[in-house]
Amino acid sequence: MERTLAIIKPDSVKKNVVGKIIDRIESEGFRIVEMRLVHLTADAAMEFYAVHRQRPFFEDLVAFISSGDSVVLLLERENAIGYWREVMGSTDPGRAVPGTIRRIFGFSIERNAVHGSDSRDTAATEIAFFFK
Ligand code: 3AN
Repeated sequence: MERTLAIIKPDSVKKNVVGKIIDRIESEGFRIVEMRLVHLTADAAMEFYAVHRQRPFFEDLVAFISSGDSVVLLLERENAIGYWREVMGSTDPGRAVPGTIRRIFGFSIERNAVHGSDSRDTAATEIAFFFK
């Protein structure tokens, strides 16, 4: 069993599709270990996305993720990290495989509905960030 961090981002919360995304999470065989509604401050968002601080989109990313409520989830499943990334689809919803969450609910490369950890190290850091 492996654990990963998932975030249902502010665009999804504003669109009232949290339930649909959680339904998908459960039907894909994930166990929800912990879950919380959060409104990240800009400071917390900067810390969370620190690996991207040199990227040109960093400021926009921080502004967006702190623009409203998100739902953070600690998920457990066999191959949770890789499998959740498959279910999410690629970063750009326009390029994501049909049927993936980002393809269905994402709007743009920034407003792309959900987040998932990209490695075991990242998962450990991201889980500790939200669930001490
Ligand atoms: P992923 O979330 O698919 O692992 P990353 O880690 O490359 O993608 O990027 C983190 C977040 O930064 C993405 N979810 C997206 O919201 C944003 N992002 C990535 N690339 C861009 C870009 N070129 N322009 C705007 N935002 C981006």
